[in-house]
Amino acid sequence: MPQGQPTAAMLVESGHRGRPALAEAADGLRGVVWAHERGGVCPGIGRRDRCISRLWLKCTPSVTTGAPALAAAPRAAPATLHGMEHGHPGPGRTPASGSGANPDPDARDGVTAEAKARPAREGSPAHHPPTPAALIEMMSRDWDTKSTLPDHPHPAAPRYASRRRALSARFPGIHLVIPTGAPKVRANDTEYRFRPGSDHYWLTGHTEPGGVLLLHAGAEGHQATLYLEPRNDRSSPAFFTNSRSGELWVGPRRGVPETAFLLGVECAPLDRLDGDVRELDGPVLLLRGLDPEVDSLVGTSREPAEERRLAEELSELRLVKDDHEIRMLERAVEATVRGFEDVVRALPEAMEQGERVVEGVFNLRARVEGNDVGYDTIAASGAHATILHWTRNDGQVRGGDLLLLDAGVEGDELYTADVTRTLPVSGRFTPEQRRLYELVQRAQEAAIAEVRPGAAFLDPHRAAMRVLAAGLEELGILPISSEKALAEDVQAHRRYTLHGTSHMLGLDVHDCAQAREEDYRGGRLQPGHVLTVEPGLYLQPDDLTVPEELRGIGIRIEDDVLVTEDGCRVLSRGLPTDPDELERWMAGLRGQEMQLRRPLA
Ligand SMILES: [Mn+2]
Repeated sequence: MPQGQPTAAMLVESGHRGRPALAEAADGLRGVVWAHERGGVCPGIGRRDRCISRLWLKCTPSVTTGAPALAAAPRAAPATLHGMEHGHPGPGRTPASGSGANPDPDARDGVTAEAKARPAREGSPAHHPPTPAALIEMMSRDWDTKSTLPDHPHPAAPRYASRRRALSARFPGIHLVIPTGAPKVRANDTEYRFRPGSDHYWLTGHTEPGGVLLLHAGAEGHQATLYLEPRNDRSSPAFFTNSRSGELWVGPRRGVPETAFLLGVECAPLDRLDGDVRELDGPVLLLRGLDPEVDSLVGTSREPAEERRLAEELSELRLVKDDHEIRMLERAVEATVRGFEDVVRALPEAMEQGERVVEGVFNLRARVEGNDVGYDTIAASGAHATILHWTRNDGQVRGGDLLLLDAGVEGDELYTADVTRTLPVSGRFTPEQRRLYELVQRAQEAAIAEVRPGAAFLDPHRAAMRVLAAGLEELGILPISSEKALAEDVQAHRRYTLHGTSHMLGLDVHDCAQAREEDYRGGRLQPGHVLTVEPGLYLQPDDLTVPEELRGIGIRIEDDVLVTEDGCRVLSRGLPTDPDELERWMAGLRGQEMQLRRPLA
């Protein structure tokens, strides 16, 4: 696919319905609208513009007066647009993955930027056939139009508004810009499935890529505007020429009025963001690192510490979950429990085909019941369990081994579970495995017993480490007493325990990560906190300090725990942790068929 050609010709039928400016231009036109690539110069106008949709909206008067008829085009412009054939589209900068789309990297929002100097080619390569103007004209008409407004506002819309008010109160007189992020390239012209930025989502409920929330500081708090890409619906030919956002390619999206109605926030088309940001007077803070285009639009901050405070405050506001968020987390955990059951049912297949089966089966549940997995599934069999972030998941699953499965379903509202169980693949622990397993289980029980309002965030961790260090001493693994090992300046047990015991859980698996030390790791637990409790023991296969028969064993037990008014509630208690119960639970699932149906709520 050619790249960066500057001009395309576009036929617009007279009486075209749709965007008013385009329709107006089309009325006087009956011919060709000149368009240019993103970032190019509009022919005959000389005004630098950023994308073709803006060209349509802003340049149409000039185009209307000076539009060349197709036959009299001053340049050898093709009367075709390339790439509309199925699987070989044109212009999206970044087309939907899996479409086989063939993008023009520069034409973000409109017509394929086929070469101005390039004559229409007869007999183009089969993968890149030209699209006749007649087809464009024919595709642009005779579509039924009906309302696309949602039936009712999102039930959580009032919560989004109150979260924006809470943020607003912490930044009086300061404009705030919170993008959701841009799609990320996986390879060449394919992208990862888009997942909204958590802070942006928490404040808006908005899920589509490229959105930007601007909280405009005024005399009485902030005025919120959510900027988003308008629909590429049948009112413009981009609906089938833009493989990135054209609705023929990616399906209907929510547009500006639809989003405003659904989410209860004022919305504006994304192409107004530049101007509106440039017109801001007074200090502006940006949540940086999510959307490179917004980063460069806002420019370097003169107050990096203040800007860090925006991320910190957002993290801290998200620490205490409301009842709706807790319900979402409970659902994610329940789906995760079913995913673990699926994996146990699939263990015979895993023993033949390896860890890939474990990952695939769990992730299937995550897609059936939720948005996706909340993080890459760790399906670690045998000594892979001693590798903390084993996500390659391409090893074997052997009968006598332990399988460490660390996985979480991310629900439709993006809250994720984070659960780990370490399962004997055969259904029964060996005596060595059981001995270590029981040690980790005792550590986890001791940690969970510390979870209550007012406890230090690190109390569960300290409790778990005391149990593990004592156990390691008893096993003869620790070369010194556990008391000495636990000293702040020694920490010898950590050779085998490796990681912290808890982190907050919510929209992100490692939630609220930007919160200040004193509000999180150095802070105290409060009702509404949801945290993991996940001690582990990892005896590396090549660790000469470990008795040979214990080498290569990795065990972690991880539950998701809600801090309540008077203690805590283990959300993931649907999965047993006691080794006898675990064996019974596995035996009960053996021989069962996988059951994909989601239980009725
Ligand atoms: Mn975790």
